[in-house]
Amino acid sequence: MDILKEKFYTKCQTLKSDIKNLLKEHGDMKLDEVKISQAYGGMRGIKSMIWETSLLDANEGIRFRGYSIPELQELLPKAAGGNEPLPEGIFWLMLVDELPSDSDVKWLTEEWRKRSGLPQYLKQTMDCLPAETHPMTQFTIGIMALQNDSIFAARYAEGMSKDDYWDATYEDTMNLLAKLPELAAYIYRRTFFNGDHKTSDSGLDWGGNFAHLLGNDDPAFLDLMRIYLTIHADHEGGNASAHTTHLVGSTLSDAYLSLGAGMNALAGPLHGLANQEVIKWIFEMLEDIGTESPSKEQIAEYVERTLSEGKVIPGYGHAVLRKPDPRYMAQKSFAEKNIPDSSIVQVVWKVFEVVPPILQGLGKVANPWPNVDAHSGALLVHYNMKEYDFYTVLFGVSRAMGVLAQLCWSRGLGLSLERPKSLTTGWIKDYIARQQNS
Ligand code: CMX
Repeated sequence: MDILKEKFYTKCQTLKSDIKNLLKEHGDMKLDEVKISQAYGGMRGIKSMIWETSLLDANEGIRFRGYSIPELQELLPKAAGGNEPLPEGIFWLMLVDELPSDSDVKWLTEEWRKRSGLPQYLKQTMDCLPAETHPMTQFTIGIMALQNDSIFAARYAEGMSKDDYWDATYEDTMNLLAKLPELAAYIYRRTFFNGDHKTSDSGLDWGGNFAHLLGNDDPAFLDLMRIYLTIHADHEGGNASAHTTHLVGSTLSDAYLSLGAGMNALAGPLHGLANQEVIKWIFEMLEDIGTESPSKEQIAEYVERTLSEGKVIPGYGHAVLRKPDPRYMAQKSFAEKNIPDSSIVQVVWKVFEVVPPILQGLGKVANPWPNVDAHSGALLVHYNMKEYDFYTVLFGVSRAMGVLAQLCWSRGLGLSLERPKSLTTGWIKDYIARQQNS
């Protein structure tokens, strides 16, 4: 058994027995009450699922195993010569609830390198797709095609014991994460560079090699990929991509089927696709105004126009957060350190000054502040990655680490098939009448 797998197994056995005792002693204790408005309102805030890898606070933002993003920027190992955390570190932390050492992440980089390499059938599958197929659609098709190699599916078909589900899921998770940067880069290069593919650099870490495979070896871009992949990795369990992965996984669909489903949720414009929508909206604004450096008044007028057309301002608002997203702030700090004079970054900062008061003025927006997607596009554009249709795939490569680490835990803990109760509006009306008459 490899070192990470062994550590995970030990931790999982301990938590499993803790949960058994906790359920025996406190299983009937109430966690929440559900209001009719929550049933209609996308189940906001209902405490009803278990997600071990991270926890979101409305004001503080995300904590991965208790650590905030600034803390992780200090504590996680970095690449030699790099300034940002290695994404291998956040996966290690989420999976085994321990900060990794330098040698731990080195081991993980090497393990993923050994498991990397795209099978020929996958490349042929991708090459059959029209080049204009949206990169997120290509990404889920690629993940689904790789399902052919699922160890969980093969072992289940042979009659695997329940006690081994976690083991097969761990293997699928490691194989998938090893291959996702190559799959994503394959999509990028075939779609936007006529299939002029790059080969992996075995001397680089997972995130650095991803930047290299995309075709940009600028050390600052390698560092951008590392921080990008670290901060997008997880956002507790209720967000659409995480919850979809969890729901589909709860049927014992393997890691490939579950992640593919989750990525389809990430591809929605109210979720991950917002990262492409933000930069598209900014480009359209700049073209409409006719300048690369619009004034705050010009931006405000364009924001009002977007709202008056019945559209949302992409990159602003959040279902849970009530403060500027620390993932936005981490990207802002990266830009302040590395590219403070970038004109596109300056526009994003001006939008940050203009949008919140306007959204506040609408009186209905729960959170007027920027979310993770408001900044990422400008950083990528600065480093010459302007193909914004691709941006959500980058988000997906990162998000896979969180949702798959949790899938390992779900299998290890034996979490149940999800099956909440749904109601009809007729049932709700009868219920209201019964309550009023009692
Ligand atoms: N621009 C304009 N209106 C907005 C808004 C925004 N950025 N954010 C919220 N609102 C509106 C909602 O559309 C809703 O209007 P109606 O009552 O007319 O339907 C009202 O404000 C209340 O919504 P809310 O409670 O503040 O927000 P929700 O929890 O319903 O939705 C979210 C959250 C993210 C979908 C929403 O803020 C939004 O659409 N933002 C823009 C898209 C975006 O950036 N998504 C990315 C989120 C991060 C991620 O998952 O990647």
